Amino acid sequence: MLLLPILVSLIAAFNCVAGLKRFDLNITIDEINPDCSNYNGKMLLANHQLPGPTIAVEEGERVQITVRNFLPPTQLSNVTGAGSNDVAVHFHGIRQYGSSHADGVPFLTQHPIPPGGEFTHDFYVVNQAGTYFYHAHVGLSEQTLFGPFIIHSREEKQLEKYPEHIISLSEWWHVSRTAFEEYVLGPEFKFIPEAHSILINGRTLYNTDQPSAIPSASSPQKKSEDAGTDCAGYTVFEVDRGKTYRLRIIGASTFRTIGFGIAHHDLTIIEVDGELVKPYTVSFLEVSPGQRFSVLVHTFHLPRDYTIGTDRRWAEDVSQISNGMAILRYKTNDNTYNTKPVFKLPVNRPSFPLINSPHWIWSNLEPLYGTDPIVNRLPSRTVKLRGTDSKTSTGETRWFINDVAFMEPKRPILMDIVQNKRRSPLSASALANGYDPYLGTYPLYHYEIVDFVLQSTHIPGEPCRSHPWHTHGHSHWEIAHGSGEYDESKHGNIRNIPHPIQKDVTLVYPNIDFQDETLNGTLRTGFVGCGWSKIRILADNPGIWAMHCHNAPHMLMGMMIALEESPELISRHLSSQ
Ligand SMILES: *[C@@H]1O[C@H](CO)[C@@H](O)[C@H](O)[C@H]1NC(C)=O
Ligand SMILES: *[C@@H]1O[C@H](CO)[C@@H](O)[C@H](O)[C@H]1NC(C)=O
Ligand SMILES: *[C@@H]1O[C@H](CO)[C@@H](O)[C@H](O)[C@H]1NC(C)=O
Ligand SMILES: [Cu+2]
Repeated sequence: MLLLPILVSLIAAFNCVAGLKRFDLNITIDEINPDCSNYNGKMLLANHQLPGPTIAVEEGERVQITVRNFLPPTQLSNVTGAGSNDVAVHFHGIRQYGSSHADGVPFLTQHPIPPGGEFTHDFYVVNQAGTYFYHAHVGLSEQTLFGPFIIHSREEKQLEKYPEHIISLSEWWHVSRTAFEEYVLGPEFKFIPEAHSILINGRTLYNTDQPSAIPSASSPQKKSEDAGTDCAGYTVFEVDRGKTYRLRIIGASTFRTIGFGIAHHDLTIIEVDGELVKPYTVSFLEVSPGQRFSVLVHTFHLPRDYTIGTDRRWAEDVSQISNGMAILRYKTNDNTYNTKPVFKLPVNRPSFPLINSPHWIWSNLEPLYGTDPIVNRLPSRTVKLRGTDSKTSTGETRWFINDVAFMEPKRPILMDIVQNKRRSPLSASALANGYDPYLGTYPLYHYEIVDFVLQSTHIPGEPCRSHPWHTHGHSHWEIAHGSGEYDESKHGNIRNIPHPIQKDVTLVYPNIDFQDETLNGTLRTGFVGCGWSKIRILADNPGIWAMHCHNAPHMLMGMMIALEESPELISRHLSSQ
């Protein structure tokens, strides 16, 4: 009797017609306590799950995903932009060739979905495979609204001999989403608070040793580890001894770059952001918000539990220690051992280097099938995007890209293009720093090669922040990086990444050039460059594409631009969406 409704909802959730896969993402606000603390948070979830359900498709398939907003009407916040119950879901790293309308970015590609509304994303998955994810793109709701998106392909078939686990890393604050958004967008903002917990597949145990969240907010008391019967304990990943596993690691954090390691086990990287790379073995991963890795892990040790651990990387003035833990468990024949929730970890922990070193092992990675010759071509243009943070006249902190903090347009840009309500972008030669001030976008012209220099800055004496930049509609090649301030005449020809790989997130590392910091022996007072990366995009995908820092509070504070790519080639025959 009970089976029928379960079957019906399973069929509804994963309805498959030949070559077409359908999925539902029903968005609700649920009360959850993923780290077994005394804090219950009301957060957005997809299909009541944290992480949301895994979407798995074959390369070449058509995908229809219906997102339904079951949230109550928004109660207006006194801080503009905070606390909205609108929903939008973005499919991160999915190129959306010819389907910009399915990209899920409010006011760029669609109206946000209001409470009670729904939107069906309809697109083909072409020319890519590997590990992706989906996440919300409104306010900070992506903290808990995310889930894996896996694309299988013929090219990847050889890897299917490996059994696999999907591991999503995320953060959990003991703070309501609305209060967090108000704090970030309002005049009280000082710095982004540390998460109380780092979660592995939506779970861990809270640890009072963590730094407190929003300054002045009191931290809740730790619950005794085995007190709560509803506490699921640490996530356990079961493996058989003597095999090779593929672990797909998804960086679903919204603030920190997270170190990831497994005690006594090396990780062999084989995929980054959907690109297969030559096997490269590391003892730990640096996973920035939005990044994904596949690693191979060999299970040749003694059969017992091994700690999967995390730490905070590039966290200046903050403890690196993280309570985000899980278990890698070699299976035994003891069933009770295998089913009891786990509250205690093995003594041995993975170790992480205490010193951060910029660019980690990025320059050592190499595409499995050779480097794309495009990385050796001359760019059509180079556009420098310089990020600065300062207070507005009303006291709110905003991030500016070349002096503009991103503001959502009133109507979706794509809709205006399709309805012929928007003028064409200026010609490339008329743009200053690549920007069209009337349209509020960065135009791209069909098939040009554009290099973007992502320039971080700080005020000397203050921290230099890391920024994980993400490109929608495109993967990019990081072709160079450096310290201090990029200067085209001095650094334009630098190519210090031997075999650039295609990825969709590039972390711009804090990389201070100490000679730049002072003038006549005293600290300079204005913004000084503190690290840059140069990424290359081929404009082969007409559409409206967000390009932004994947640190969600930074993005919310304005660290985003919109690429307006070949609008004359965008189909005028899109459905009423
Ligand atoms: C999502 O909601 C719709 C409408 O209520 C329902 O028909 C469908 O079964 C739900 N899907 C899931 C996966 O819960
Ligand atoms: C908004 O309201 C909250 C609670 O009602 C209050 O704590 C906060 O100071 C207010 N913020 C502004 C900018 O008025
Ligand atoms: C720095 O020193 C030089 C030479 O000593 C002087 O000409 C210049 O004005 C000084 N600059 C500042 C900002 O003090
Ligand atoms: Cu940022």
